[in-house]
Amino acid sequence: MKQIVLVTGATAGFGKAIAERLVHDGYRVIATGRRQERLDDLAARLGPDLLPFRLDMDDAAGIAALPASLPEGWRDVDVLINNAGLALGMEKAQAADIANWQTMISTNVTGMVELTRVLLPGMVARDRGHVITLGSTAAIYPYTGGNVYGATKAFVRQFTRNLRCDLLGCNVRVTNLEPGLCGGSEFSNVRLRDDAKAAAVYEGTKPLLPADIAETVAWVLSLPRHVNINEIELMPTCQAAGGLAVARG
Ligand code: NDP
Ligand code: 8X3
Repeated sequence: MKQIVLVTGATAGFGKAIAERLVHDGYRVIATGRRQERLDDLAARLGPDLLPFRLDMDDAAGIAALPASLPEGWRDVDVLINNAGLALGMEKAQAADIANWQTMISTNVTGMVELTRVLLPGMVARDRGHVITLGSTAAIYPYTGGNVYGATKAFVRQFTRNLRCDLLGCNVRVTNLEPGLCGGSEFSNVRLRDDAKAAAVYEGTKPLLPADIAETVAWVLSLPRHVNINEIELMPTCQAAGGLAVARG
């Protein structure tokens, strides 16, 4: 029996690459996101093992209704990939837009925990499952303008660590992936709302690509069930943590 994987944010970037990779690897994938035409395009390209399912991570009622709304034969989700998320803005905290902060918290934190809560009981009852989250190096290494985005990813980090405690004794695995600079997605276009500035983020670099994240997910999933990868921090070779900042004068 093919395992069923639900990927959030499958309309672009990492989520799209993960959905494509996992269908090719023999999983059945529920691809979610808000942009229906992109989900339909994935389904047209990948065939019957890809179920397009519109889901807004800011819609608590839609998330609560998800298990019952899935078609027969797709409800026993084995793997949840909490990938949907975003950063908005690079302003310092004292100048940041509060609406941007609210959106990052509601998508990266609130929607993510609600969906996890909705799908976990089935995994526990079946004594099989895996929750994979997309954290970030921003959870670990602070930077100017990373204020709430980095804090949401620090939440993701500790939430997944705590999940491991709660799930101890049942065969449900939890893994947090923490990538650094990654191009080939819409992350910087969404964050900066300016395509030229977004392109400049990757200028002269060889960043990670969505296929690298999909490869990591495929590897984590492929390991024997008694092996749980807790966390993976990955950066492109051209990136490293910087030094501490000092204000002078
Ligand atoms: P993209 O912007 O390319 O993709 C983000 C995805 O999230 C889209 O499919 C989008 O779908 C979905 N999404 C955003 N808001 C919502 C919402 N309210 N409801 C449902 N879906 C939503 O970004 P990436 O692929 O780069 O990022 C994926 C994840 O990886 C994010 O959590 C990001 O924080 C994290 N990450 C990214 C890094 C990078 O450098 N790119 C590095 C480290 C972590 P739609 O708009 O159709 O709803
Ligand atoms: C995305 C990586 O460095 O832009 O999570 O925060 S970074």
